[in-house]
Amino acid sequence: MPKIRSAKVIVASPARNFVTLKIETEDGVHGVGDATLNGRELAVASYLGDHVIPCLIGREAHRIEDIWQYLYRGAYWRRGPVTMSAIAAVDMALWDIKGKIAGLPLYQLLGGASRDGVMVYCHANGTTIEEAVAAGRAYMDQGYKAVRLQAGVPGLKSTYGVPKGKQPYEPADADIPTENLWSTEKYMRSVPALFEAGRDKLGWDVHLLHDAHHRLTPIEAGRLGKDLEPFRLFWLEDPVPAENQESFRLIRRHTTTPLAVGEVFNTIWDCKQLIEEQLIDYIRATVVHAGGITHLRRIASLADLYNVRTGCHGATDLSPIAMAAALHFNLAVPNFGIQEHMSHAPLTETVFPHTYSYAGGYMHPGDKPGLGVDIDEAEAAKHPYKRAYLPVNRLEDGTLYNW
Ligand code: GCO
Ligand code: MG
Repeated sequence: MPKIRSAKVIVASPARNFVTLKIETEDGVHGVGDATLNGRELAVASYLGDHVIPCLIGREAHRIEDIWQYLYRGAYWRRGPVTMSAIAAVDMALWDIKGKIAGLPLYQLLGGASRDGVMVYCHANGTTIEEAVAAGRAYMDQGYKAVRLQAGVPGLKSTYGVPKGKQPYEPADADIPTENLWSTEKYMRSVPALFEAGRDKLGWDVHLLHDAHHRLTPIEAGRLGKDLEPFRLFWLEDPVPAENQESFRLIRRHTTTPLAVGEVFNTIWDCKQLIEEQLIDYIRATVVHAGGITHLRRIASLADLYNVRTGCHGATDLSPIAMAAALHFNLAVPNFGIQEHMSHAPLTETVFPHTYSYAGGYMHPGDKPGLGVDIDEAEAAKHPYKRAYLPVNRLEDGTLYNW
């Protein structure tokens, strides 16, 4: 059985910051894992470098479950985004190694393909409704079957999901967090008009999605969901912060708009009540922030019992390694729903060469053994880490609010 010989953390900023773990066995097989936690990158790098790597050396690389339990239970301090992203990176790298040794793409080790391709949704953004809808049309012309619509809110200078200039949307944009202003009243008025125009111009043969980014109260979310019912959304994402899972009961009482939650979740415990009480329709936990393939499979199995489908987070702050891992998982998991897809910058693609591909609304992980993705260390070294924070939000009276 191959033993782990070495492991190292690579922090680099090819277009944005990424944290990568690279594990190598005594036989010289290596695997890679994504450990990026947007705006808190170095905390995970230190967790891995100072506390995890010393415990990995000499362990059998094939014992993925045992190593997962060792890092989760063995640390005494459980859960949390830093811990779970670090465990996830180890888990991804070990699955990558196992696949390479087996000579099989990861999805084959997970039970094989349950579908031909992974349906993805893209981001159509615009400062106005017209711009957002036109962006949606352009994506549909590229074959996308599902489009997330986000538009600027009249009266607010900036809005989640809408780029500031001509550059692609990237929220982690400042050395110290940018401060944005938020008004729920203005936002609530603008969203139904966006989807009315969306259905009018894009038709009914496309799935439309929207992200409220944790900014509503439960009763506001109920009202927005109700207002959007005529436009038959695929999902309304993160209507409220989900620390209080019970609050979704109130939303459910008022609307049949499907709900998607969980991109900030770290473990099965964060989703347990939402899934068991069927308070959501899609679970957005991801391979990088929710403990890797090993733990995400457990979450998906629980969800399957309650007709909840997967809808993994896939913003550009998840590296191509996480994207590759998600695509293998999505191809195999029985209760797959949809996968988020935001194209990475060309520079990111250069540093992380990969076999996954997009065609006609679907993605496929490719058939190279393991994850089918790697890091070009020499290229990565040319782009040093640069501190970057996500913005914070304040209400118009100055009160700090959810971003
Ligand atoms: C999404 C997310 C992202 C997050 C980002 C934070 O649905 O894609 O909400 O846009 O804001 O991943 O790091
Ligand atoms: Mg989101």
